[in-house]
Amino acid sequence: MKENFGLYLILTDPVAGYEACAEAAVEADLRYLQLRMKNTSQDEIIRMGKRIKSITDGTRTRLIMNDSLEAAMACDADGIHLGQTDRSLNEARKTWNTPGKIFGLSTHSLEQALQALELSPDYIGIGPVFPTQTKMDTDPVVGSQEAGRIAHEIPISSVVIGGIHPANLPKVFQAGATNFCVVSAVNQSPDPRLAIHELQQMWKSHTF
Ligand code: TZP
Ligand code: MG
Repeated sequence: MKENFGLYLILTDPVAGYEACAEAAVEADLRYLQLRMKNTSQDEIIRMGKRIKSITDGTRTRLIMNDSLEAAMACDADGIHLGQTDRSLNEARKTWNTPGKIFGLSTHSLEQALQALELSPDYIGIGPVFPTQTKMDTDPVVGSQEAGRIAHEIPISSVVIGGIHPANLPKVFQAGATNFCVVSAVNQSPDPRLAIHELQQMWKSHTF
């Protein structure tokens, strides 16, 4: 089934702090919250993951850990998001053999998205949609038209990602995508509640 939930929030160095952002995500009833800490020790990632998990526990907000399966398992997160160059999804599923865990995979083209289907991820990421300052080693920009087309064509849930802000979000919706990830649009805001609200209101007015 293809989910339609709007904002999937990724946390990387939020100016308002990780916990404040996680609380704001729960308050906004977001379905996905990803912890993506870079240049941080595994111990610190696990510590923060556990703190955020205690905020999301008992809510509809699911905590996804970026990249590290060990961290995801140690925090008893709800899932893991893997990139094309991380360990294979099949191997991750074998290692983390707990029912109900969510496995997401990044893709950067229609071809990769179609290939990803063979691995049966729970959802795929598609991007970068627009140029982004957040991730330096990105694949070439996919563009909103193509990203929307991929999201529309594939039969599983997806999120488009990369350079998305309130000003260009309508383009993403017009192209056929419904779910989107952001980092800077929320993490760089001193008021994450407001930033989340603005983005999620745009999705709601587009969808309902
Ligand atoms: N993967 C592809 S683009 C990107 C990631 C993690 C960064 C997205 O960040 P922003 O600030 O929303 O452009
Ligand atoms: Mg990764």
